[in-house]
Amino acid sequence: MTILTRRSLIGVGAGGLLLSGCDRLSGSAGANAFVAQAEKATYGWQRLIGVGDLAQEFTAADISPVFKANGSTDPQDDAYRRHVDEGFANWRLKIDGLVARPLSLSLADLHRLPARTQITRHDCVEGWSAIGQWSGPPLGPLLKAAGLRPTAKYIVFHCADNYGGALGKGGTQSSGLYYESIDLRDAFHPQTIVAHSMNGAPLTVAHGAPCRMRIERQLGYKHAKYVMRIEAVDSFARLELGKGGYWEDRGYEWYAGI
Ligand SMILES: Nc1nc2c(c(=O)[nH]1)N[C@H]1C(S)=C(S)[C@@H](COP(=O)(O)O)O[C@H]1N2
Ligand SMILES: [Mo]
Repeated sequence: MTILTRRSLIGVGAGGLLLSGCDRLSGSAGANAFVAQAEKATYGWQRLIGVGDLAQEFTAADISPVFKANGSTDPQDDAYRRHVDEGFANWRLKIDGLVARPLSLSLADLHRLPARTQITRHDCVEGWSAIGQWSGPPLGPLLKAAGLRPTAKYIVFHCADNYGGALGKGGTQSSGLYYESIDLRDAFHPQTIVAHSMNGAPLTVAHGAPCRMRIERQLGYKHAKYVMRIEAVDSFARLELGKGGYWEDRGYEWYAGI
């Protein structure tokens, strides 16, 4: 396990393709330098790192006075309750699977990392929307620091909450554990962050404490709350019913573009 420091992550950003690739494209050295750099690339996934379309961002004046909490809002699972009682002091976010250097991050580590703050609109498939401000480290540099392997194709988010076969939540066809997955294009999208704060305050339990994903170009159910483990995989066929997420296993689209 590697403990990530702010310094090592900044090092990753400055030395890696994530930042320098974009800088070079806009700089005078232009495309040639970028191509030369791309040719040196070790990993196939680096080809995927394009900024792509950004989801619309709003101003502080647009923040919704009330942001509904939806889905699980107070997980009762024993391990999670213990973390809540301990103020998440012993909680660790694992980043593992198809990576060279698995990471184990405390909540303090997460707060120390360079963060992105964005004000975006959350659209739930149930027909409501709300605008909120989210802060946390972008996922891409974390995956890079963990040494994502070239065989990785998807990133899976394992959550703490379990619907336990509740009929109103789709029934018992799989374990009931909430999980989600995205492709590498979304994983390295600059607005894809591991959010530890909402509207300037640490995440509440209702909104996914201690951390939840923001996947801004997709619908609400992709934004996994209560994230305990981030796993890089080459396929999600072996997880639960094989469709890539709790709601996907119950018929929702895997790619839930807005
Ligand atoms: N772990 C987990 N993540 C989840 C859910 C859930 O039930 N459990 N619900 C999803 C749905 S459908 C929505 S709309 C958003 C709600 O986020 P909010 O509670 O911050 O509004 O979380 C998503 N992420
Ligand atoms: Mo939702």
